[in-house]
Amino acid sequence: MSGDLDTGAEITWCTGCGNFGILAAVKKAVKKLEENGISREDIVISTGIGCHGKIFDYLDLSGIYSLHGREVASAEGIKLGNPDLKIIAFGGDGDCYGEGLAHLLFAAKRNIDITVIVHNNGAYALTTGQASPTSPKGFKGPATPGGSVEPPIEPLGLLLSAGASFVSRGYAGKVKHLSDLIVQAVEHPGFAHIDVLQPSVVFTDYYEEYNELVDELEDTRSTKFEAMELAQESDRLPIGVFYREERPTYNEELLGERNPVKDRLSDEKRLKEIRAFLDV
Ligand SMILES: Cc1ncc(C[n+]2csc(CCOP(=O)(O)OP(=O)(O)O)c2C)c(N)n1
Ligand code: SF4
Repeated sequence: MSGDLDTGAEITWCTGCGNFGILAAVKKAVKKLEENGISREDIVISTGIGCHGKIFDYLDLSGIYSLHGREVASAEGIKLGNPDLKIIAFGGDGDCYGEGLAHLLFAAKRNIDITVIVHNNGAYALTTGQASPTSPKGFKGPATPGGSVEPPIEPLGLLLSAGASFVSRGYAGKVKHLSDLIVQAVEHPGFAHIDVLQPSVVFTDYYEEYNELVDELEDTRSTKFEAMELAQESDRLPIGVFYREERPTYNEELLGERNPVKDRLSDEKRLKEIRAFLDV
């Protein structure tokens, strides 16, 4: 693996895309996690399909380039197989809050110990800018030429009510802040969500608006209700950790201390146990 996490692949994101800020923040976070004692070999990524998914090609980390809306399900499978790994799933807003929403909500509900980073650009960007679940009402794209008539969903409130134990928002234009959030999310023992405000310079160039409205939180809210209220604010865009709690993770509840990879029986021993069970 390369020291700087570069793969050498040509980066095909548009110049100025918010995805560059997310890539820089992840690289910084991985270095910090290494300093904190987490080995790079134990960090695994999974991605959906879309502009965001290309991050898979630009990070020299192990992982799976999954299907549209299936990065969370893939991450859950990896974590269940080997609880020692730290999994980061990257999704788009179309991918994670649309196609893959059920996977996301159930992962939050069961508190599986993974980190989900959503590149929220308010559009299905790779497929040329159709309205996505987080597009504002009135959004014009190829599928809604007269303007979308639907209001957007508010993802953080959804995740809080689903049971996410770490809920946060970052901004692709604040790399240091985002990288600190990623470190906290990966180190959080349970389901951690980061919704990242990610301007697409082609379809949703909101940099000016975000630079004006983004406001770094001083404190984490102590109740879910307060965190939900914070997520509804529209006169400013708070970034930081909205809510965090510790409760048993899915692996702990389901498997206790068992690690299916390390504790796997040899083929020979398994056959012996099956024969003994079948009495043959
Ligand atoms: C099951 C499935 N449905 C649709 C597609 C086509 N598709 C590929 S990328 C994409 C849009 C991605 O949008 P988003 O998840 O918001 O990511 P972005 O490109 O904005 O990063 C779609 C609809 C697909 N690959 N698979
Ligand atoms: S289309 Fe938008 S999201 Fe995709 S690379 Fe270009 S600026 Fe980024």
